Amino acid sequence: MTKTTLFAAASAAFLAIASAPMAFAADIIITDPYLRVSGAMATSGAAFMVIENHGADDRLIGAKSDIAERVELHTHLQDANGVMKMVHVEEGFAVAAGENHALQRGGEHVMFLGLKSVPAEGEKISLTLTFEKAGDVTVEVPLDNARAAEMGKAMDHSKMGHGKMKEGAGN
Ligand SMILES: [Cu+2]
Repeated sequence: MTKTTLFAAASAAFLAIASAPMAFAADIIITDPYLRVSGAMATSGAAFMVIENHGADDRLIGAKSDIAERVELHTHLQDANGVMKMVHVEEGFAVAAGENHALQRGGEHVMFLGLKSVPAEGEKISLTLTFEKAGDVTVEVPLDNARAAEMGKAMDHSKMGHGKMKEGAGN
């Protein structure tokens, strides 16, 4: 009977929800995301952001986006000759409970490989981040090549950016 089938489906749905792990995407808040590409013919790009973890210890283990064939978690490491190299971090990025984990230029980033199209400045693309416990978190990431240049400059002056960055750290 139709009613029986419906009831069974509803029960199954309820069980699926009830047995889900006790971690929620709402525990993870992504702030200030932006994407950077190197020109209109770019085949790759990198995204930067701050991952706020308001839940338990977690780990960013993967990422995907329709705009690229592959999205990987990368970082920069210095080799024996002092040359910075980009490496794929297979195990992902640990994000401790209560941590504001920054992905930033020269360090950890979300790498887009095989870009299918290059967005316009300010245009937003959709990026889904997969966390071990919190699951999938989808974020809209604007292309912001202009700001990336400013960030590069700011990094040369270590005294910049204090004050504001302490917000929420200890009070
Ligand atoms: Cu990279």
